[in-house]
Amino acid sequence: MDMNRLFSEAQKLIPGGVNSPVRAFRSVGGTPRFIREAAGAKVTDAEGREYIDYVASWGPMILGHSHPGVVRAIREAAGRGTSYGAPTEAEITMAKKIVDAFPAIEMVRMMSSGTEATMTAIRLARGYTGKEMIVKFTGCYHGHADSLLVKAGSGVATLGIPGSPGIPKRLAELTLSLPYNDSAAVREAIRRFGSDLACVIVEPVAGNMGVVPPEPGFLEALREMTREQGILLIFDEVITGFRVAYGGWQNLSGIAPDLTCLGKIIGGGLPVGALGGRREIMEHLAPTGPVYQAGTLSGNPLAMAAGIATLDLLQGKSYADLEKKAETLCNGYRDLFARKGIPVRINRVGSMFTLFCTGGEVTDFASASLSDTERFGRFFQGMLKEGIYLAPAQFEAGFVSFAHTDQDIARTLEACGKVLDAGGM
Ligand code: HOZ
Repeated sequence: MDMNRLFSEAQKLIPGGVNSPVRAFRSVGGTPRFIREAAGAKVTDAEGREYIDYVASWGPMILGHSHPGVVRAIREAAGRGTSYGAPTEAEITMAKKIVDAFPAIEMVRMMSSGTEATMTAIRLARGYTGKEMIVKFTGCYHGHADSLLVKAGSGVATLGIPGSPGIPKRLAELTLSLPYNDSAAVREAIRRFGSDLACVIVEPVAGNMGVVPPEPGFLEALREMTREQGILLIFDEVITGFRVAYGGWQNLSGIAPDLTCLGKIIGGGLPVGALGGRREIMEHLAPTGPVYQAGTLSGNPLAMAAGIATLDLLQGKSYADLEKKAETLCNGYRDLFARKGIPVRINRVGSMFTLFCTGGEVTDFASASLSDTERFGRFFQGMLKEGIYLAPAQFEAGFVSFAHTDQDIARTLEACGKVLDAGGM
């Protein structure tokens, strides 16, 4: 099926032709690939062209697409019914897996998206502390709940939208957005607003302004300052959960947040979100407590089956091997660009990476924004022509999966070499 025809049909029926803005290729130009099928590290578009995929559905597909073990689990679950609106044993299994993997999580509530998880985390923090203001970091993206769409990353940054109409100004005023990696700014905000602050929410490794790692001491300082002031610390590990380790960044750093938001990988490619944390806080959620949260498809049996199968499979895998592949890819990119004298900055944490079209260090949204997004667009288009599917926006993470082979990495670097040789950048 012709891609341009699909896109123009889609645009008549769906705003922008897509059901999530960054898919629209707005910042890189051209027509979005409509995907027909996917297996392993490859996606195939509606015209039958195959690509090595580094989007991985924006993170969830850490085992690759259509992993037979995950597909089997979904099929078997579907045969027993697709939704009951009643509790199931699979939800206990999933909760146990999450609690076992995260030392800071004693209880967990399953939901249907990462946005629900972060939105509920904020509501719970407000309900638990009785305070209303929150701190987030500029360029971090925590889904599209009203309180969190202030100076956000991902599509909001890509489209250059400063905030969003529809969010009451008085609500947005309760959100302070501070520079990532700047603990002095947090100290000052706490000094000024400490008694009104319910929580600090952070992506422990930023993934939605492109990948930006936390500087040594930043998260530790957040933990110390929030604990001293009775402010809840929320780690949004929707991307990093089971991506950087079996567990999350908190397992690697040894920092225990009060609440943790999860999604993506724990659903094995099906819609999912989860909020976990200390029992005493979590029990403020209804029905044990007064903070309301609910969902018809929460703990959906298909999502639980896919998630449980994914986590079981991940337990037998080596994250060090996964990281090695990403390291080879990123080192290869660095060499190729250096040989041409084209300035780029490649940030990588485990199997997440971003190639920023800037020569300087990228440590926060201000430095990420120095990227030449037009140059990125040209690189993206060149790679796409060579059969490599990258995230269609500068301010996003790329993901290497267990399904990527050494040949896939080599082919990707070969494609990059061709794009650079062609001189289009
Ligand atoms: N917010 C996601 C990227 N950080 C994009 C989700 C999507 O378009 O699927």
